[in-house]
Amino acid sequence: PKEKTPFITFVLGGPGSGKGTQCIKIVETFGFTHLSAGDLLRREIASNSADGAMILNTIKEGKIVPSQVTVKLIQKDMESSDNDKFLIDGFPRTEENRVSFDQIISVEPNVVLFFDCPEEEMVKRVLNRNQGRVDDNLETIKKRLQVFEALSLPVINYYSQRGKLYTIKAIGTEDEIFEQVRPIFTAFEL
Ligand code: UP5
Ligand code: MG
Repeated sequence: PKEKTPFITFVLGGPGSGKGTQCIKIVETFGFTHLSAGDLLRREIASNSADGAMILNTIKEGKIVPSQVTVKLIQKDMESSDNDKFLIDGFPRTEENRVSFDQIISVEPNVVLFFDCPEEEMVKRVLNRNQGRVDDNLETIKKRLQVFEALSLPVINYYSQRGKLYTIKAIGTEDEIFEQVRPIFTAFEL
């Protein structure tokens, strides 16, 4: 059981906006533990768990996996970690995700990063990635972009209204983008 309230950062942005890439740099510089919701779900598929087939179909369609499934995976990794600084990458993607995390984990995020990237750049990056992801094809990318706009932007607006949102212009080189991220955590003395 953890005594200290953890420092939580949600990392949001459209498909291919560079969330995972920047999380690696944040981990290196500020010592966070990186929990990518998408990676946790892909790990469930690979492990042939009971929910694996459902998760695979949902990801292929660019839709959102039921909140309870995702939150439990995040919770498990948070509880088994000794760290008290977490980067939660690609979550929450819907208002329902957000409320579910709040109810199950009962901790508010300290920081919400939004990697704001033009659609055509996101499409280009995802199509160039070539890591065999089942959702990295033009048809699924279009669906992911629609879901992002319809369901994830409201979550981003919610945190903006609460004064927790830090918007990063996610174009330029990886290092240029990280130089916008760095001062945010430096200010929190992390
Ligand atoms: N790249 C990165 N930065 C670059 C730069 N500055 N200039 C040029 N290229 C750059 O980057 C994408 C590609 O761009 C890489 O090749 C990178 O080298 C290059 P990456 O850092 O991987 O971007 P990221 O934002 O992480 O893109 P990703 O595709 O992972 O985002 P998604 O949000 O689409 O994917 P995620 O894995 O989070 O989710 C996948 C699916 O899982 C969802 O669509 C959904 O179906 C499901 N899901 C849920 O249901 N619930 C959840 O809570 C989470 C996921
Ligand atoms: Mg990612």
